[in-house]
Amino acid sequence: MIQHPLIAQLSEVIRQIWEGSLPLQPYPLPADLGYVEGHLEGERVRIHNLCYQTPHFRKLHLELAQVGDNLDILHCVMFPRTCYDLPVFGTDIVAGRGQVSAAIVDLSPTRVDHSLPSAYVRDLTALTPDPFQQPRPLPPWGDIFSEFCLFVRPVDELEQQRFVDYVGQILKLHCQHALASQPLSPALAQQHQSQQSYYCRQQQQNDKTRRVLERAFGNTWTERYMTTVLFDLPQT
Ligand code: BLA
Repeated sequence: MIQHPLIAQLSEVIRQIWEGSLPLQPYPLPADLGYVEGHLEGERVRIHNLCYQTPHFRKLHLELAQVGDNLDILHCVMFPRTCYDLPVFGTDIVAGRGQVSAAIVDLSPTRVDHSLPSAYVRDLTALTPDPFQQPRPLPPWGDIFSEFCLFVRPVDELEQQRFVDYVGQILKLHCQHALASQPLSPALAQQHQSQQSYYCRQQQQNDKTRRVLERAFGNTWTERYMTTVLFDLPQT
């Protein structure tokens, strides 16, 4: 199956920005989970993972998944080390039969009061994209996202391009802010750790992701994958 062009394009944008702006080190994924293929009852699922860490990020994760010959998924999360006052960057694109049904991107707060650092608020406000024709409502577990969260079904190539451009811009500004970020006090770091844990636990409740994986890999594998590869909790 050919990768949806929006997914191919965004994965290229993410890799280039990571490579061009961050001091990447390898991240040791569990040995058997870098490339995986499953085909239990439903369709075949293939997953490619790319994973790094840096001084500011405990984990940079880009995952490309293909399900049967009609679902194509890009998943990316940048988990900051909890001793920095940095949000969690996350993006997900789901495309089926040539159509993108979901495109989401956010810089999600890790402060206890759910605010973003003022420099982020300033820059994100300045970058606000032109409106999309089909915004989508967030699910109940989506209380982790910021007021800047963009969740849409892009209706045409123009909107797809607008989405990729926006993700590229906020990813660049995030890398710049991260590189300049200084460590927090242990007490504050503890708060960021518990907020990031909450982010992970909420994401683990995404039944749409879970169902796709369960059909191909079964319940036990999926539980392990969602809690160790996709959304593992930060260590204290
Ligand atoms: C939705 N995620 C979905 C959907 C599928 C997946 C099939 C439904 C598409 C739709 O409603 O149109 C599947 N996503 C996957 C799979 C993986 C994946 C299998 O990442 C990985 C292997 N999800 C994330 C991240 C965010 C995210 C990082 O992984 C956001 C930063 C969001 N995905 C997200 C949201 C929905 C979604 C909000 C819609 C959920 C809903 O409407 O109930």
